[in-house]
Amino acid sequence: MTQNLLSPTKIVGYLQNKMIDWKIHCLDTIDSTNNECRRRAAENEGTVILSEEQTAGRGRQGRAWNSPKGKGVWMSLLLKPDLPTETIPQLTLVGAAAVCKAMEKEEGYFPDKIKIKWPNDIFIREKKAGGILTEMQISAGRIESVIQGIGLNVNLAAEDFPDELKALATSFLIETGKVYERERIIADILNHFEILYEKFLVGGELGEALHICRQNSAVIGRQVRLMNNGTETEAEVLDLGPRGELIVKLGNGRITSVISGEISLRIQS
Ligand code: BT5
Repeated sequence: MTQNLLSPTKIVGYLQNKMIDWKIHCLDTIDSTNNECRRRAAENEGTVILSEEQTAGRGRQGRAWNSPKGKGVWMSLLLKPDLPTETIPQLTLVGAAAVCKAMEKEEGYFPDKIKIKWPNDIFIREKKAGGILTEMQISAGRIESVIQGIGLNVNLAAEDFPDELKALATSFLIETGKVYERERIIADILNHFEILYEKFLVGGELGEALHICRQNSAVIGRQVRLMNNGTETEAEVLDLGPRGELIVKLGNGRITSVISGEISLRIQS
């Protein structure tokens, strides 16, 4: 028996804009919503796959994503942007900005506490409450589709996390004591996403999304450790650049920028 199953009708009822023709599919179980979206990549832009649980949810570089049943938002968006491939990682920031905007107006939430740990983590009070996984399919040098997976620990309780995640992960429920209506969060993310996405498509610039990412940054002004292929470098994060790159000051005083790609980042202090 599953309770409080996601209702596509409710989600549609909360949608506000008509910029993207969102087609909402709510599944009970699936390996990964990103995989399912990929299997449906021939469909039009706007297919949204949600699942109550994922049996093989994925993070970046093959890492596992814990996706217990009925409590989270495990969602993937099918996009068909007419953009150069090298700009696609910036869509992760568009998604992260949409999540922050969506949560701003949630009652009982602390809008000043939801942070983006560059490039793809949603953080609350130094713990991970969500993550974004943007993947693309290319054919003959052109983008066929982009799939953006968004995972949010909405109503998970402490016991829903495996032991190895307990110290690192959190949920909206744990942080606020409030149970959230997942349908409203999902619709609000889509409402904000399409506005920020359309602006990015038209102007080719992150614009408003970048502003939101800066405002909600968990890393600007902080000492971090950058990890790339086994090498570690300490740096101070100064800002985000116009393409969402991280602008850092290295120990020797040199200022440089870092694009997401293979880099992992750990906050030091
Ligand atoms: C991410 O990867 O943060 C991207 C997560 C994307 C998940 C969504 S859910 C819908 C869609 N379908 C999918 O299959 N995936 C997407 P990364 O930065 O690589 O972080 C992965 C790491 O986060 C893992 O190695 C764990 O340490 C940690 N982790 C796993 N599950 C977690 C959870 N539920 N909450 C917080 N941390 C978690």
